[in-house]
Amino acid sequence: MAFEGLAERLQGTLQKIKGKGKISEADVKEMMREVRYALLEADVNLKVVKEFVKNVSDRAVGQDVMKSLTPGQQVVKIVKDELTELMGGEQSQISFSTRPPTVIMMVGLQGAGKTTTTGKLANVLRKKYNKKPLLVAADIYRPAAVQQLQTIGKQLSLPVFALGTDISPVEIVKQAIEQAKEEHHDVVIIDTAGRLHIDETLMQELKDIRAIKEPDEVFLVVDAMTGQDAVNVANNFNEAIGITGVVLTKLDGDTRGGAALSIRSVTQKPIKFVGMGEKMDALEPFHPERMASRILGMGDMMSLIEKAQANVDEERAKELEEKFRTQSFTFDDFLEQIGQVKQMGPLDEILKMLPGAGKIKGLENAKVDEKQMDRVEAIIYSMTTQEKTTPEILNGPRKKRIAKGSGTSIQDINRLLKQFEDMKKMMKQMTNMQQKGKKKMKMPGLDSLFK
Ligand SMILES: Nc1nc2c(ncn2[C@@H]2O[C@H](COP(=O)(O)OP(=O)(O)OP(=O)(O)O)[C@@H](O)[C@H]2O)c(=O)[nH]1
Ligand SMILES: [Mg+2]
Repeated sequence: MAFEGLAERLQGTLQKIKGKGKISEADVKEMMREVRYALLEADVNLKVVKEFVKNVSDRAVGQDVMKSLTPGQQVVKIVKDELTELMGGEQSQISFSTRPPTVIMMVGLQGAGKTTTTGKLANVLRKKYNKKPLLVAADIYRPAAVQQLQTIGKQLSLPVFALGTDISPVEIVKQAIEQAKEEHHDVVIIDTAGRLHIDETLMQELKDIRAIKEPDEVFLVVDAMTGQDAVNVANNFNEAIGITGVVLTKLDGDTRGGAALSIRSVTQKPIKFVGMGEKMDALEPFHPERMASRILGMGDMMSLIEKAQANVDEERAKELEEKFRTQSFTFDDFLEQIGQVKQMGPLDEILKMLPGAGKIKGLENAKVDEKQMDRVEAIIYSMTTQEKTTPEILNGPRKKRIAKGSGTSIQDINRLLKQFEDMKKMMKQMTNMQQKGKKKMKMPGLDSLFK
């Protein structure tokens, strides 16, 4: 999981100051020393760290904070605001040309993820922006690079423009743009060649491609795992050819986070997307505020909700909500919910988006027991219709029968029943909360899914 060390350290530091009713300058100083250390450890650029620490300190020792009733919480908020600002503040949009086709150029070092991201981006443009993209294979140097893009195109059922490897990239791009006009493709995404290091020949080639039709976006693709190097690469590319934004790939890996935190403030170019895996749907728009929130353990409810919405039939969701409210939620509905949760992706990733999820026992190591879910499913499948709707009738003999049918034990069944009751209670709380507003939300039963 990315940012693990940083998140842990920052959360630990902020936890100490959060509850304080009174804060002295010395407290802020002490806290900022730890924050500074955490950022450096995460491989954040030194200049960026210094500025961040200064900004937070200046604001934190201000009169209005020190004198407020909840100075600790104010400081936490300042840290979050500054962290958001550091990563670019607002989420940035894609620029589309008013005279199609929009041209997007993908550049970067070898293996950064250009070709993969070309496919992922085309997929996003088609799905979310209703565009009709044309992918262009302009890497004629690496063996099989053209073929790699063609395979991706096939997988996504998107057209790929290729002329083999004997024609120059400049000529390929020229013809591709012509074809896009003829066939009414409104976006052209150019997959260019990578190099091990930034060299003059590569830069010249990229400039020549740039000169054909001024691209609307030049996205630099960088590997988040390379930390400070990613920042240097971004700087160099920006100075040499000018970039409009950054796509930070492999954020699903074990990165310390330095690149995500430094790139914007060093290059003044926004991170537009982040790569979260090898699959074609693993590209997400970059939201600085949500990322800050995630790093500080405040959860990322927005992304969670969006993820859920993408997988849930809205009509059905309304029906379920109604069932929660009227307390007529059955084991069949429960089963359906489990199915939906499974569709959303790896459970541990999802749960990390919940506020405070880091503090649920057993979750720190993200060992979600998906087998336990299978067991739950097996138990429910072994119930009769009547048992599913009125679990109160589950007596000893019935439980024994179900245990046998599902290959589980009576304890497993009791645990599930308790969990089901807890879940109903939680849903009741949540619906009450929606009506009344405040009241703290508790999530009983959630940890029984983990070991
Ligand atoms: N885990 C993970 N892997 C990624 C991500 N993006 C790309 N990859 C993997 O990184 C490797 C290199 O990706 P490519 O898209 O071929 O990289 P490239 O920049 O086109 O490489 P060259 O064409 O050789 O310069 C592949 O194995 C991808 O599957 C990501 O966001 N997460
Ligand atoms: Mg490539």
